[in-house]
Amino acid sequence: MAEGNGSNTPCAGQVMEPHQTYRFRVKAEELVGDITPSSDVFVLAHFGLPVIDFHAWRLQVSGMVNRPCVLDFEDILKFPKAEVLSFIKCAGFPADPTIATRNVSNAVWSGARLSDVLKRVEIDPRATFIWSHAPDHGIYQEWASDRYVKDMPVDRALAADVLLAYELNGAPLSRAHGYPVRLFIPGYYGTNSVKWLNRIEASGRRAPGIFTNELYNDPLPVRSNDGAQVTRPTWDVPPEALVVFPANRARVPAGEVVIWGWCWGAAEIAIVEISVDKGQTWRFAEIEKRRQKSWQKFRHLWKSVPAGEHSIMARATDLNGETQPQDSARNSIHSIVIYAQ
Ligand SMILES: Nc1nc2c(c(=O)[nH]1)N[C@H]1C(S)=C(S)[C@@H](COP(=O)(O)O)O[C@H]1N2
Ligand SMILES: [Mo]
Repeated sequence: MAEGNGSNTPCAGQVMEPHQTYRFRVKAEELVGDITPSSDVFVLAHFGLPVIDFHAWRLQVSGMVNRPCVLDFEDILKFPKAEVLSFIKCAGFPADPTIATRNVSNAVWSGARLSDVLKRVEIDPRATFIWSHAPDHGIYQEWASDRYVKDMPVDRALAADVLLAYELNGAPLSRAHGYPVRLFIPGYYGTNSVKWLNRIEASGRRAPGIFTNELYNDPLPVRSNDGAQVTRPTWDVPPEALVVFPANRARVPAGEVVIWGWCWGAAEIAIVEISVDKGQTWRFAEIEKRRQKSWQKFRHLWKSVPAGEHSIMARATDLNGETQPQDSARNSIHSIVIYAQ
């Protein structure tokens, strides 16, 4: 471990391959296993995939800390290894909170605890946010940036489940998932879990940049005293349920059908309800208890399915009583159609 303040080198020299927005997904409705195989875990990279030189890789830890340092991969391995089973959910469109994209996976992430690293550098008690930087750069839609930067409140960063992850499902991260080291914040939208992490910074304010200011801030239905729009960063994932079976547009035999799917959220899901009459009446599904930050399985036996076309809706409510909006939200209610014959 070396000492010293992190320098503020621009990342424009970082090789990107490809150097354009990179997406991969298996539709969540097709993820029938409790743990998503690494090859099926979705990928989102705004600017494309940086090519990181493993031997040159360093993590700078700087800002409002008493003992700034620079860590290499060996240093990261020396911290106790922690593991978390967790869902990861993409927020969807950075500037449009009215569309539900339902891009989600569930996997085991392991690595060093961010809190162990932050204890080592001794954060100034006046620091309120932890910033995370990565060297990927370029153009995403109409936005350009010379790096990828996100932030989170210090309290969240100090929780024991936030990882500097170097493994996914027990194997080294692939390049697409952030090799060699990424941040992983269970329960936060994926956008916050910075891949190809190269710098951690403690600060007394939110991080500047498009990914913390212009994008990923959702308007709330209130205005401040001076009339300005109040926004909330896309941090905690709100509750959501997704019907996996039957598949959308499936033909099923009339009579009995078992409906099942996944539900998730920053807080554990307490209730899932199913409606087969377009939301007029709801019945409770059975739901499994949460392990760590895993998604949870729900199940409901619909005993008397008449022949014909039916819609099926699933609605999750978490332990805090927060539930899903009918429409126009990142987590609006999922609805499918089936044909019984
Ligand atoms: N450095 C960097 N980290 C990033 C991104 C990015 O573009 N650059 N995309 C974020 C977004 S929007 C999501 S949803 C998650 C996706 O993680 P995954 O590709 O491993 O599933 O990575 C996040 N971390
Ligand atoms: Mo995302």
